[in-house]
Amino acid sequence: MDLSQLTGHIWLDGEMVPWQEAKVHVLTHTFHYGLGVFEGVRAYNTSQGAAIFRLQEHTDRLFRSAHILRMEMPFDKGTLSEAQRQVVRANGLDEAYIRPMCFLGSEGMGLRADNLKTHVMVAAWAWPSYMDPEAMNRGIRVATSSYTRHHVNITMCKAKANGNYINSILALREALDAGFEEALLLDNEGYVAEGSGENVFLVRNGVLYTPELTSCLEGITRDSIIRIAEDQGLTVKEKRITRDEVYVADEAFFTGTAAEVVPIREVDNRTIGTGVRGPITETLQRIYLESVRGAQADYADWLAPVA
Ligand code: PPE
Repeated sequence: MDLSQLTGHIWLDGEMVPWQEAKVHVLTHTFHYGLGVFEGVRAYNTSQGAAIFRLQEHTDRLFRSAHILRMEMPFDKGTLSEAQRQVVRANGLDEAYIRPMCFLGSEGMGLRADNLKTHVMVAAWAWPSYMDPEAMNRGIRVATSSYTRHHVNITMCKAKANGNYINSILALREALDAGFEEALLLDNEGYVAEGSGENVFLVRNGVLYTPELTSCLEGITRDSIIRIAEDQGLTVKEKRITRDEVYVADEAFFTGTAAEVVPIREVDNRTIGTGVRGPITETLQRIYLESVRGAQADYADWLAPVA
């Protein structure tokens, strides 16, 4: 699928533009240097029609990312939240992946350019979980990456910045080429950080563990899973995790907007637990997938209807 050939509308700098006309010039600054910020958001079909999952939190993170990179935002949060609703509505989608991005334009070139403007786009299209549907049940095979996750003082990992994804793509391609389904990245001290586009969780003796946020993205799915787990009476500990702690976990899973909740059944050719989706993973995954579609009353405030 060539995304540029789809039809519909994309929100660009405050206007709805026909899909195939939402273009930028080749001298766009972000295209050259990767300094931009984006979000990955999902809308789900609920009994009230399409609703965006944790819209406010995604919009807040986009603004935090821009603040970290000192990108001046030309729109306020309300406008950007509304733009996300609008693209889902305008494209007649009941379920969608929404991609807001802020980029620097072609007003200047070079690292010293000081006259750059922040431009903002929001697109939405149908994008099912990129893990094969079977993987959601049986789990995936993962390899520890030879690429290190960002050092905290290099590219600022609290920002969901375009350029950070070179690291993710290098790691993911290496894992896929070696016949695995996802990469697990370690931080520069050798502790577990995250997947190429997911946070990671372990279960051991009934306790849920996830790395501290030092070198991984402050995931919104991660936050949702922590809340669901605690509401289920589980203890959740954020701590440094070693590679071999993953090998001896009873269960492990990844979380992310695009990936949702994906069980991990093997890491570096070691079986995790019994080698199938574990019972705690199954419960959290089920409650998450019910919440996003409005079937869990306790989490109804996580959904923003687009209508
Ligand atoms: N870590 C990374 C590096 C990451 O990219 C994501 C999301 C997460 C953790 C989980 O964050 P959250 O979605 O808020 O729970 N990755 C986005 C981009 C994926 C892509 O293929 O593009 C996403 O899931 O939308």
